[in-house]
Amino acid sequence: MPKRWKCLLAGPPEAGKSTLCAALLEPGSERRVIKTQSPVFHKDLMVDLPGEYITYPQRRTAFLVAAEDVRAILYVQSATAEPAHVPPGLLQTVPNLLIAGIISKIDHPGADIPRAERGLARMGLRGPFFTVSAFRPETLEPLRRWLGENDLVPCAGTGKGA
Ligand SMILES: Nc1nc2c(ncn2[C@@H]2O[C@H](COP(=O)(O)OP(=O)(O)O)[C@@H](O)[C@H]2O)c(=O)[nH]1
Ligand SMILES: [Mg+2]
Repeated sequence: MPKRWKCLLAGPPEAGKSTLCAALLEPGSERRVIKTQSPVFHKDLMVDLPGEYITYPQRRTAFLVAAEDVRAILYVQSATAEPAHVPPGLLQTVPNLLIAGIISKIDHPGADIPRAERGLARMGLRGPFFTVSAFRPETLEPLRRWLGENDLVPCAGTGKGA
């Protein structure tokens, strides 16, 4: 069965998921994102989940249901926040998913990238890891390349049409 969606954006509230999603899918647009109250579906490309699907244990089943129908998870951890406590192995529960760890907000003066890397490692993630700022388009290029190589997001930068 082909999966319906390409990528799931997951991670704690305020990690920068929705801002990253807008930066990837609508480069150059200054659109401000609002709080994600329920899953937001962007064509067949990305599903942007509320952070509570990860941080509230009672809502993790909803995360797993969403993860069944995607090919990849982009797990976003802000470099400015203490990493969320996520059970090791939660993201790996669904078989055959690509999982990338995204460390966001690296432009911020309080960014602590090693702390975010430790948080991702505690969850059992082994990479690839990408360090990004949604406000600095050039930092998104390695992630865009990886998405393109894995046929995950045909959008600006990958040379493929949407
Ligand atoms: N400095 C900085 N702030 C960011 C970045 N990405 C998002 N933010 C801010 O972090 C806050 C939460 O972003 P949002 O995308 O709503 O997070 P979400 O809850 O994970 O969807 C907002 O105030 C954003 O403007 C970034 O790359 N750098
Ligand atoms: Mg959001």
